[in-house]
Parts: sequence; C-alpha cells; structure tokens
Amino acid sequence: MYRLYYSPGLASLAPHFVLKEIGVAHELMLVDRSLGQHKTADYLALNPNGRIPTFTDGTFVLFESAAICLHLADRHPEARLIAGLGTDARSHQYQWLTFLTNTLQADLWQFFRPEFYVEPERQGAFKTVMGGHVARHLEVIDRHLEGRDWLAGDGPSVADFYLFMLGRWSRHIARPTRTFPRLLRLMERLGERRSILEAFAIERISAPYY
Ligand SMILES: N[C@@H](CCC(=O)N[C@@H](CS)C(=O)NCC(=O)O)C(=O)O
Repeated sequence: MYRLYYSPGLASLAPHFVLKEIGVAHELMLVDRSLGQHKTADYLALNPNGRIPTFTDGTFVLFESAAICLHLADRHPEARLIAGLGTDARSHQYQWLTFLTNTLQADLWQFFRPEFYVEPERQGAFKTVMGGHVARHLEVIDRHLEGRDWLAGDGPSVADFYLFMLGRWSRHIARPTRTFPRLLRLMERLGERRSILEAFAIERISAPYY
C-alpha cells in the first residue's frame, strides 16, 4: 500500500494531488510539525532531511516531492500525467518541474524561512527581495503560458500539479499568482479538478486556494 507522509498544505500537497488524480489506494500519515514528528528517529530513518513529504510502498522509500510525483506518474501511465519517454513534451515537463523545484520553490523557501539566512533585523528586507525573485519566476511562467493550456504536452502533467502547489504558496508575496492572467487561468482550470478539491477537503484547506 502506498503511504504519503504529509502535513496540510506543505510540500506533500503536490503528491497528494497526484495520488488523487490517479485514483489509487493510499494511506495518508500525518506528520505533526508542531510536535516535531518530522525530526523523530523513526521519521529521519525514512527521510534523513527531516522534511515533508516522504513516500513509501512497502520497503521502498522515496523523498523529495517532485521525485514522488514523477515516480507515481511513471507507475501509472494510464493516468497520462507525464508524456512518453524520449518525447520533446516529456523533456519540457522535466524542464519545468526542475525550474519549479530548484528555482521557484527554492526562492519561496527563502521567503518563508528568512531566519535561516539573515539576522532578525534584516529579515523584512530579505523577504522583499525574495518576493521579487518569486514574482519574476512567476512572470516567466506566465509568459510561457501564452497560447498554452498546460506547461508542456497536451494535458495536465505532474509539472502542472506541482505548479498549482507553488502557485498557492505564492499567494503570500506582493505580486501573487492571481495577478498573472495566464497563470491565473491555469490555476482556475486545475482548481476545478475533483482530485485537487478532494485533497484540499482531506487536508481541511478551505478557499480561497490561491
Ligand atoms: N525539497 C523538499 C523540500 C521539502 C520541504 O522543505 N518541506 C518543508 C515543508 S513545505 C518541511 O518539511 N519543513 C520542515 C521544517 O521546516 O523543519 C521537497 O520538495 O520535498
């Protein structure tokens, strides 16, 4: 049985959307950050970074949210959440997913956790700078979406579901996702899907979603 170790609204959200989109049986294991459950020896044995999410399937263990999404897409080709191996569309899906994780998500992380990077008195200014970087990344995506329904390929891929999660997180910056017209259309299109609405309901996340 698949297991997703999650915490509401965090980086486990994208794999949760993907599990729902596939419609495969799975167990959700709540990791309560306020109790430090992500730093216990048992959890660190699964994910040495002490970060959420982690995915298991029997003795198989996988961490990194994007890797979990890709794994599920590969395991369930019938859900068509990734284009065929060796196709241009698949390479572009890799491109966008990588951009999302190592650029947009990385800068969002710094926006949300300035205390890891600068002293308290500089954190306000640091957040403004990081919010600006995030807005520029969203602008790149928004421009790319001109004339396109999805990031790459002819249907929603794991990259789009991942973008939905980060687009939601970006609602806290000065120029949130909803201020980018093409990005907003993508968020609206995805936000109507049953998979996403079910995941939000389970995680007790209510509208507005982004
Ligand atoms: N690159 C990791 C990052 C995961 C991550 O940073 N998760 C956050 C929640 S969104 C977390 O677990 N934070 C734990 C903490 O703040 O100590 C992934 O995408 O899976």
